[in-house]
Amino acid sequence: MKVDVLLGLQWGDEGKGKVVDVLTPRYDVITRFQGGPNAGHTLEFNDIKHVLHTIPSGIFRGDKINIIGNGVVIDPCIFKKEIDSLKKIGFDITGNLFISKKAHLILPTHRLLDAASEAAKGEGKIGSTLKGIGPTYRDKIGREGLRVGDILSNFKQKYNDRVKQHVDQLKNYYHYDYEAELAEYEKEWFAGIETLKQFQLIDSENYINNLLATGKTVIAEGAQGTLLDIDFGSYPFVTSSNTVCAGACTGLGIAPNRIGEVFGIFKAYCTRVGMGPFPTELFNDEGQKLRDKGNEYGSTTGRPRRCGWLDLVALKYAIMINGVTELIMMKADVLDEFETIKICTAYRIDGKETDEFPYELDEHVEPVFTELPGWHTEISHFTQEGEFPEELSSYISFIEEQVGVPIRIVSVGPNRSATVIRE
Ligand code: 2SA
Ligand code: MG
Repeated sequence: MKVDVLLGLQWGDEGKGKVVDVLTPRYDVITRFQGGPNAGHTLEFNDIKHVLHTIPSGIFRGDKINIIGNGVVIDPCIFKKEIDSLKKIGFDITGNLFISKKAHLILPTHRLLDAASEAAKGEGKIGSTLKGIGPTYRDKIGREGLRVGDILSNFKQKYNDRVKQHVDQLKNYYHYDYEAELAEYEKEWFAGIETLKQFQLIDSENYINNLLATGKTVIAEGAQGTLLDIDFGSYPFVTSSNTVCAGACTGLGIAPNRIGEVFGIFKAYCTRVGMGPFPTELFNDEGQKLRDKGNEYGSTTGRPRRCGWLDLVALKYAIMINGVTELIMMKADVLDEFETIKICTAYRIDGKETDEFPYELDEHVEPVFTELPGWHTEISHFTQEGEFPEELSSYISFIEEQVGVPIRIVSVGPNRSATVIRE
């Protein structure tokens, strides 16, 4: 069997949670392979919205196996909160959640270092989610991280050794007032370590490959988006993991020839949180209209998202890097009331037009737009493609022609049922 991968093709928040929710019934195993609590996947269960940060999205379906892979970074504190809030609504998931012993731990000091480093950058800050993601991956790559497997023996010693150096940086380099915060955070954090110990901590690469060998179907659920990838995103305004398809191989321990379908999710327009370039960003009423209608506020931090038109140069690049086989377009209904809709089909850089994604998306990059008519129709109740207004069908075909990959699913509203599958 192969592993299907589901990825965001923009700057995150494409609506991956809803799609996994729609797709999970087809799979036996749901996995996360990168990122950590900087993700917030919103799922609906019994008409109530739940935001998952670390736990894979298959958790509300009792018969699924959920795996947190080695590429993920885990904050025990946030993990415990997720577990506790699931318990509160009657979900004890101890039996169907498996965690890689090779996943790295976000230490309390990683979170403080994230805050200290952002504060020190001032205007040039990344706008991180302040969850300690960057410092944790830095320790991983620097071969100094602590892994989930470490909690099983002599952990306090390893922890103290590691934290000593972090405290030194906080105190002497950043002059950051850390003591009170650290003491409080550590208490919760060690309680989280105890919660982690109740789960099945495994060599997940062996486990997943065995499941594949026995014919189980597996989906890998990406977090953030391609344009936030550490290698291919708008560096340095990116997250610290490989959000692209290849990340599923390294973050789960599956071979490249094990990758099956690659589902690429994008919104019918674009959003971004945090700092960094965004060529099609709108600063006018249209941008505000997208934000209001699309409820574009971060699920992890509550920050208002920057909004703009769909960018096909960036989308094509994301499709290429990921080897996307099927596209999924989200939030088409947010465009319901627009007179005309713009799509960026090229960039003009120093007077020259190109449809190639450049090394740097700086102020020299000017979007070239094509304008298409809007549909002025409420589409959220449609269940079949045949009901779509002509202008929406044209919008879809225009994108497909430009990028060369079919759009298989169109989401027309926030509810699980507002999902149109195209044949
Ligand atoms: P960090 O905290 O070090 O990863 O921040 C670095 C940059 O990455 C951005 N970032 C995000 N942008 C959008 N969505 C994010 N998470 C989604 C959510 C979930 C998802 O809803 O919260 O799409 O998987 C996310 N995580 C990180 C951040 O704004 C910085 O620009
Ligand atoms: Mg989100």
